[in-house]
Amino acid sequence: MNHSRRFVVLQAEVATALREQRAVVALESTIISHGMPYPRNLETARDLEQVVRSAGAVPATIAILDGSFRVGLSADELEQLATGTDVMKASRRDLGIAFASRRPAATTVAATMIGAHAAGIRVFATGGTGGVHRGVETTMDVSADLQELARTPVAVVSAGVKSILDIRRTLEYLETFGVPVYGLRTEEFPAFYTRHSGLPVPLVVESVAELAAALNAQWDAGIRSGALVATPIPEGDELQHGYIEAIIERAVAEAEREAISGKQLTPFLLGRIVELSGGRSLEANVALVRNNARVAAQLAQALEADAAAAENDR
Ligand code: PSU
Ligand code: MN
Repeated sequence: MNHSRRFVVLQAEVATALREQRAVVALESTIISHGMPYPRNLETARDLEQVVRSAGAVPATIAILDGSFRVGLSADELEQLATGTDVMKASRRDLGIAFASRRPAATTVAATMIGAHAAGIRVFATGGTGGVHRGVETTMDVSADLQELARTPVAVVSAGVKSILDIRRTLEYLETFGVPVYGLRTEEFPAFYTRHSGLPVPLVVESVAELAAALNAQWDAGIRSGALVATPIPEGDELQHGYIEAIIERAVAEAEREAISGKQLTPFLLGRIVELSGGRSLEANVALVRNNARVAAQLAQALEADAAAAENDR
């Protein structure tokens, strides 16, 4: 028995799917508790599970409740995370206290990767990961998500990263730490609300099958890092670059003026962007995360198919 088992509780449906080697997609909970306002957060959390199902995989939303990672949540538990005022934001370093205190905690990309890996799930859909913040020269603010991508073998499907971050430096950091960054049918790294960042994607793949073969090869070869998969927001849902950029700049300036730092910074920026855009950013966010959930479900199936084909070749 793996020592982490004590802290991982699988929902029955998820456990069965994993045992039968069916496709499972992990979903995070910080986006629910700290990334979107109520009630859109709850609607989106439910909707994402439905999108994963419709695309042929089993959803496993991950959070920490009663002292363990919960992999797959009930409707009541989702609601608790969406409405609770006392929900911790837990990244890697917060896990010990979250387990021991038995407080409810929403998991960031980093913590969700740890929970997914402990459960045996290899694909995880989110909106955007954390990264290197603008102003890193003075703040040294680099999300723990990036180190997690370097050390935990889970593929994270995203719409790129928001330009609340320094996208160029985020990509440099990922290169330094050996994290593969794949663009699915895109040569340009997407910037969350827009399809364009002006920066090239390091590794371009044309299909989920090609991506699955590369991921399985990486892991079979014993390269135990994760991977960042970037797929752009659908064209019709994209926000205009100049419009959203002005809003982001204003939010970043406000955060600086109010000296907001540490784990509060990302939720503050996300909240201000929703307010300043009159909710338009929220609709774009929902659209892109739905798209990511669908792609992740396809990728999870492709990974199973690729592994089965490799097994047959032996
Ligand atoms: N970026 C988004 N939406 C989010 C987050 C990031 O566009 O909801 C959340 C994710 O859970 C991510 C976390 O893992 O914020 C990163 O926080 P920090 O920058 O404090 O590491
Ligand atoms: Mn940070």
